Amino acid sequence: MKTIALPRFIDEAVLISTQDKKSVPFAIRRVFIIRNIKSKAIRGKHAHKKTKQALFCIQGSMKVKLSDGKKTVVHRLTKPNVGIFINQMTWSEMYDFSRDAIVLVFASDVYKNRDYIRDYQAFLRKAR
Ligand code: T46
Repeated sequence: MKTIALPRFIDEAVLISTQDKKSVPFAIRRVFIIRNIKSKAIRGKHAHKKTKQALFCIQGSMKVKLSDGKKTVVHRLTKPNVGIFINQMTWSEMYDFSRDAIVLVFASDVYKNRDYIRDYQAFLRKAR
């Protein structure tokens, strides 16, 4: 599983930037933000058939558990410029959010409900 470090430009502020395919390894077609997250919330619990994503916790902290069906890894995201690449066919769960957590996600495709696999056993069957 790959982390992504976006460049930071620091003067009297911190500016974090990405463009084209320089840091995020796909063309970005959609961006979404998740905020006001209940600390006990578990988000995700699905895989995408085709969509790739890059997930950043731009404020606060959170954990993300990723599995390709064989190997499971857990990352704790604490830095606004260091995120995680979530490839297609990766089961993901987001949890342990700090009260102030804000999640920013770049996605390789527009929102399509049919791209989601929400049943873990179905994911395992397809992943093998
Ligand atoms: C993911 C994690 C990190 C839309 O209408 N458009 C969108 O682009 C998205 C992402 C969601 N929605 C609607 C669909 C649902 O009615 O927003 C509602 C909540 O979506 P969902 O339950 O999928 O939210 P999460 O936080 O479990 O998952 C989302 C993404 O869907 C998913 O791709 O990896 O954030």
